[in-house]
Amino acid sequence: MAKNHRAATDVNGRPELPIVEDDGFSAEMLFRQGYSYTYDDLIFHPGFINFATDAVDLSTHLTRNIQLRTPCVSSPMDTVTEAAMAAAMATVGGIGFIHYNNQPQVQAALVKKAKSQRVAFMPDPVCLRPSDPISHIDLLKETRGFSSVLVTEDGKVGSKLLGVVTSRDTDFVVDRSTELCEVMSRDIISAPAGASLEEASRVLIESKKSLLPLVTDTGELTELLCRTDLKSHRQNPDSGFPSLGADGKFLVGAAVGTRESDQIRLQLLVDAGVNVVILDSSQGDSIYQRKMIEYVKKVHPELDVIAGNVVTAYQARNLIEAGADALRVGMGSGSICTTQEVCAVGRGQGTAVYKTAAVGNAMGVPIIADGGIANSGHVVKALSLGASTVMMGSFLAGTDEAPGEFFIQDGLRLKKYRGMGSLEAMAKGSDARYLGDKSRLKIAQGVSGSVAAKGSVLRLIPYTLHAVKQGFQDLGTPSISAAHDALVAGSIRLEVRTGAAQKEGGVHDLVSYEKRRF
Ligand code: CPR
Repeated sequence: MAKNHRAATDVNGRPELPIVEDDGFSAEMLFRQGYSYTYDDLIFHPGFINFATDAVDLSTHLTRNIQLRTPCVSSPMDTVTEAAMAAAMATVGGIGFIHYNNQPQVQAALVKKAKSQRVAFMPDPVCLRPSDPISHIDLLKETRGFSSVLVTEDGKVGSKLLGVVTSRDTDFVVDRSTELCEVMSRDIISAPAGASLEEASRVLIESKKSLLPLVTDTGELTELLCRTDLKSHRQNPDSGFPSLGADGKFLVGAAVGTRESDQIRLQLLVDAGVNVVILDSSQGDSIYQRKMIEYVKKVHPELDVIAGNVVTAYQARNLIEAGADALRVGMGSGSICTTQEVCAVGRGQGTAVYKTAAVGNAMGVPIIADGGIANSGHVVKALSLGASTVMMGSFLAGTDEAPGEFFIQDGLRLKKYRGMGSLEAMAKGSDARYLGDKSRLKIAQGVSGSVAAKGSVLRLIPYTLHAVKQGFQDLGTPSISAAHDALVAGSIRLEVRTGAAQKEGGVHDLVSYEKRRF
């Protein structure tokens, strides 16, 4: 016989609400159990929503003294951050760190270039000399895909602009050894150097040309605005305020090592206007970093120093005590990394972020969660586990702004991405990061590979941030600092996912599907 199910009622005759026992774990409880968890192991419980997605505030601290509107940072890797990436990251409100797998002068020049780069303008368009043959343009078309070039006196930006050559000038010329001065158009429509994007766009659109060179009063080429770049810029979402320094230029960071020679590098970077430096090491809790932090603080007291990488509370405390203004956290979590396999040290990134942030946030030192970010959910997890920003390598490699050319393999458009401890990168000099430059035997702690083309950072980051805001809304935390408070208070609840739960949480049981990010 069916049982008559009658709920207990309150004085008004309404069913009494049952007592809900603690559901899930607080982070404090979860991370005390002896396991090393990474982002995918963890899942957060949804909270109560009483604000709109657009009301979520993702502004944050990069270091003790530098604030950002966007919690995203590009990694100092030679396939991720040079001038174009650093400028794009600053444009979307984050920051990029120029790698140091190069000569100090080259790195300083990249910092300078990034700081003065302008959205949509090309600071270093390919130029040719008037005496160059048309066949040089044929080669450019084959290797770089374009057939319009500017002709300057000495074939470089900064010298007098003499003409413009487009495919219309060369298409039907049979003799490809013909010099450019014979076919170039000398009737050039240009804009004054330093013209704003609005001004330059107006001139370009009215001219109906494909290129608009910007020139000084005396005719020297400074920049180029291309119709295709302007078109794609206009399709990007609004990036909001960029990250600017006190000098009114883009905020740009750079990596340095901890050797004596890095003191010279540091000086060149400071002279170039660098806004913050990061001591680049896979294991940062060392006497070398302590000494370098002391040195930077003594010689450049106004410059913030980020130390790391660390993954434990002890390491974090040591570097904070040494004077670090932020900590870079992660060991073995990078997509190209084999450190845990080769050296047996490291930590699951979720645990590493939580444990170091518990120390850092208590002492006012922000945490940069470095490595292992593959999607917006990972960003939400890193920030809600106590990080103030996320540092990304593979997520940004493969964008238009990452260094290197695209290539086609098996029908896919790809760009190279390699670990800084891969044999290939170390051969170029990055072995200092892995304390290996003095040793005869080089041991790789990473691999070299490729990633799929992802379009522009100016599109990728705004879309990702919107997804992150939706995550924060679902969590019921309207800002990064609110999430940090809720984490400490234990009101953010989370659990570990079983293998089956992880499978269930991804796309499953379909014969085929297409995964488009946005
Ligand atoms: P992903 O964003 O690609 O997962 O990780 C990028 C991070 O990986 C870098 O910011 C850096 O800390 C780390 N990394 C770079 N090269 C590495 C090698 Cl060869 N080994 C270990 N970690 C590496």
